[in-house]
Amino acid sequence: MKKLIYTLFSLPLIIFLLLFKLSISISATNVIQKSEKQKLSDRGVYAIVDGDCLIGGMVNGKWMDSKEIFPHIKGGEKYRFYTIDKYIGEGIGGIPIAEGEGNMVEIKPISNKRDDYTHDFVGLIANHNPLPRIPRIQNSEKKRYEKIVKKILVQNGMSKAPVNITQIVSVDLEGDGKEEVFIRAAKEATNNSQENYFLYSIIVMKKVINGKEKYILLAFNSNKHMNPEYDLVLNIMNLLDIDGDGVMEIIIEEQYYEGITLYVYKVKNVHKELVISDYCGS
Ligand SMILES: [Ca+2]
Ligand SMILES: [Ca+2]
Repeated sequence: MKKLIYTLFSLPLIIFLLLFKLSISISATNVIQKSEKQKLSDRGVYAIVDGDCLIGGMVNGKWMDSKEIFPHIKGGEKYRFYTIDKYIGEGIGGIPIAEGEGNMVEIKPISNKRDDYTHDFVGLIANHNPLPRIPRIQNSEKKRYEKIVKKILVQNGMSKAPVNITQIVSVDLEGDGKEEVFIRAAKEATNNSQENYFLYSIIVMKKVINGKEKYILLAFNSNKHMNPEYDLVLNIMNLLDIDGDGVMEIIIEEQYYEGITLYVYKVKNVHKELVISDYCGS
């Protein structure tokens, strides 16, 4: 009888100890998973190409431009191709070759999805999913952002320039449940030289921080350094997690008449950080 009472009293204690042990091992697993995820970008080579131009990437936790990443690309790497909102196939790249003012990688497609060359796309060397959340094109929202574009133009001494929003894309960069919005506005060169006085190209980002809408100007080119001969047009190229930390980077392409510059930004709160910027062309 005494033994039975002893067992009945100690049973809850045993269950409690078992549950406690279980919770410790669950949280230990979480810690391991978390640190493994954080460490993913600390090893390996994560490169980005625009067409056949090697732009840069991350090697063992360090962001590098084209020249720096060049010796780390040995040939035989698999590249995955992405347009702004989808994966379009993959290919195997060769050893980079210095050509003109850039470094080129010849990539042989191994799947047929990359047949639509009319769309802009980038290629990535990555072991993770660089498109964890799918960006949405939201061009019907243009009216809503005219005020902010106007404000940027006025602040830059271009109050007479027409507001012309051409591209709106949204995605949740960090996966925190709040979508970021990317707005592109531009006045591009025409044959009418008078109109060309107001050339500009703007990429601005909307982010909700503590319930308030904040606008972060990512890139701005104005008529000061644009002319019809070398129109430095900016585009929201891709939103991709290049380095595998779960946060998507912002990839902006600047078109020049004989080449391109790619800018890769990371944004934390209202702070933008330019992690790669490289030119490729003749
Ligand atoms: Ca977000
Ligand atoms: Ca990332």
